[in-house]
Amino acid sequence: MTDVAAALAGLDRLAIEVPSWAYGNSGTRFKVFGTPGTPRTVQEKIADAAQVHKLTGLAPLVALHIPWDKVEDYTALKAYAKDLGVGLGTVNSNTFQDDEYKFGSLTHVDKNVRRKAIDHHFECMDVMDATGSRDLKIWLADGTNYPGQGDIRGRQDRLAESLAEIYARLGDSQRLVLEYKFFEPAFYHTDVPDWGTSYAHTLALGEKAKVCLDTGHHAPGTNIEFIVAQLLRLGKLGSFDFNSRFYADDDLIVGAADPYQLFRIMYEVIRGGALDPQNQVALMLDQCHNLEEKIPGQIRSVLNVQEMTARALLVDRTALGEAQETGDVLGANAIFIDAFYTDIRPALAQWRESRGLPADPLAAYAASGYQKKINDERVGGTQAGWGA
Ligand code: PSV
Ligand code: MN
Repeated sequence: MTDVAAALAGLDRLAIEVPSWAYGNSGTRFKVFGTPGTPRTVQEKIADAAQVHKLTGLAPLVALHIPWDKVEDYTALKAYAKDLGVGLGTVNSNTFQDDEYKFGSLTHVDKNVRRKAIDHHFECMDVMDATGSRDLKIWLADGTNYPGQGDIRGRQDRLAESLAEIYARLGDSQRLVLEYKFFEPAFYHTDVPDWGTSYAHTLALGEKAKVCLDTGHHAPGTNIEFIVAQLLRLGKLGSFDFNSRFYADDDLIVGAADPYQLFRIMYEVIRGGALDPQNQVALMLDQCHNLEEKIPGQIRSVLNVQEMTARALLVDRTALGEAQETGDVLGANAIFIDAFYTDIRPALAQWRESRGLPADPLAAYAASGYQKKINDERVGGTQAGWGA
């Protein structure tokens, strides 16, 4: 078994990006429940995100979604975030909420709609220039509901053309990450359904284009850690959208549904060198807190990623390599299982204390009075949600 202290030293490389929208209201198509203290503005979302970083030391960046987080002055927004101890991360585009996009955006048959969608990405790049964000994340709702509805191949050609135009405007230190999803809102086919399609497009675009893997965007039973290993091997994994799912794209707290799967993913992340900063893989959350309190929900999420990373760091890779080479099936599997079942929580509490962080970030949040303060202060206005 790997030495715990040595394994935990690897945790200093862990930095998780939190999504601004996790602090706003969300729900299902049946009901969105509001909660007291929900941010009304992007500044309030960033202030909430800063609490997560302050208490865990794990979440230094906040991802933005445009237009949900639109402001007049992004340089000022960056300075505001910096004052609170966080930075602005990935800029997420949105081509799924305008009427013109009913039949697609970057793939649309009408060149005027494609123009609008491409220009929206240019607008996102202007935001990135001001915020210093590295990544432009593209997820498309494009697809069809019925066989025959669209020319699947023609849509791919238009997608490639539109992406090339967006890619050409990236600055030297900027990247494009293309997220895939096999269904929803389109139900028959989506235009970027899987990692292979995202890989094909990003490969054609060039070095600055990578794949974004959202853990909730696979068919049940998919071996996600295999995809992680393959994309890292190919140098094409740009970012994660972490969350967990029981059924569809549930966007629940990462590690809540299947901690062992998260452990296996983090093992491949470590194995593939993706915790090393030079490999530039963004570990983002993409979650919604429909029922639970949002800030504690985000704290729980980053702690889950940390805990499964710590357990994955415990895997004795030398012993594992020997077992694999000698065909010791159960021995190799036991090495994995031993690491997964190690209760690392007391060691993590110590790790936090040694860095001036609270041993129990959730208890520290409850005791901080922050929730009461925002509940009292944030009265009136419109609570943020997916439309704002
Ligand atoms: C789509 O389901 C998605 O995962 C994309 O990342 C969007 O930008 C995001 O959800 C919105 O939460
Ligand atoms: Mn996502």
